[in-house]
Amino acid sequence: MTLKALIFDIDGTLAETEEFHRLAFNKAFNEAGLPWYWNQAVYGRLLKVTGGRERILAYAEETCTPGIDAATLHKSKTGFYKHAMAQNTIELRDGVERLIKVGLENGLALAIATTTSRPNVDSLFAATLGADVLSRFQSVRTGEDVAAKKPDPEVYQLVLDDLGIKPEEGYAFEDSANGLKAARKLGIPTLVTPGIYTRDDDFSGADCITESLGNLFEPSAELSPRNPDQLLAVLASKGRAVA
Ligand code: XBP
Ligand code: MG
Repeated sequence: MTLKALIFDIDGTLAETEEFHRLAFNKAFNEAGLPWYWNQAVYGRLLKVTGGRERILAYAEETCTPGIDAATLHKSKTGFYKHAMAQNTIELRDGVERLIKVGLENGLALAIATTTSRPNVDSLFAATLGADVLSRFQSVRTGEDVAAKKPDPEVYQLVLDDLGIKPEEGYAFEDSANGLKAARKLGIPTLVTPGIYTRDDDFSGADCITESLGNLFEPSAELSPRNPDQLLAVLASKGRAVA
């Protein structure tokens, strides 16, 4: 099967953004006068719940906190996150920019399949590759587009429909077990680069697991494919194939 598209998750895959999310949540809680504070251990556990609004609701239930307006809190959090993206230097993970460039050079379709909110995608690109690069992604599907978030495959199905490709013609890049499950449920080959909050996740079913996308380019002579099949071959050869 020919590789036709690279489909990227956002948080933890393109960049280690979850710390910025965590701090934005805490600022929103503080602004609302809530006695909530998510440290890294609590947040790492709560990340199993995909979607910030859902995460707030899950924590309200866990702490028996009544009358939480999750939608308003989440909107406030998104505002703090946008500010953080604008105020800080955001580094893309190793190899991300180069893989996007190789995809464009090889005429591959680029897509995003994320649980996060669209404003967060825009603010991450504004802080890194720029809106013009984001405009070259043929499909950008986010938490707002789906009724069910990852590990439900809905967001990936929307991307496949947008691109008009079969699952095996795409390649997904994820950092979490929830994201891997979503892509694999449709049969999309998936490479995992574990993130700071997901390195202990169960990545059974991944086609490749590698520390970072930068590994795809070592030794540097190897990955300058002139056709997508070479890229696919490198993807298949570089990762630790998992039974
Ligand atoms: C990770 C998520 C998101 C973010 C927070 O998304 O689960 O919920 O943690 O963003 P991805 P929101 O699929 O990109 O890894 O508060 O906008 O949900
Ligand atoms: Mg992720």
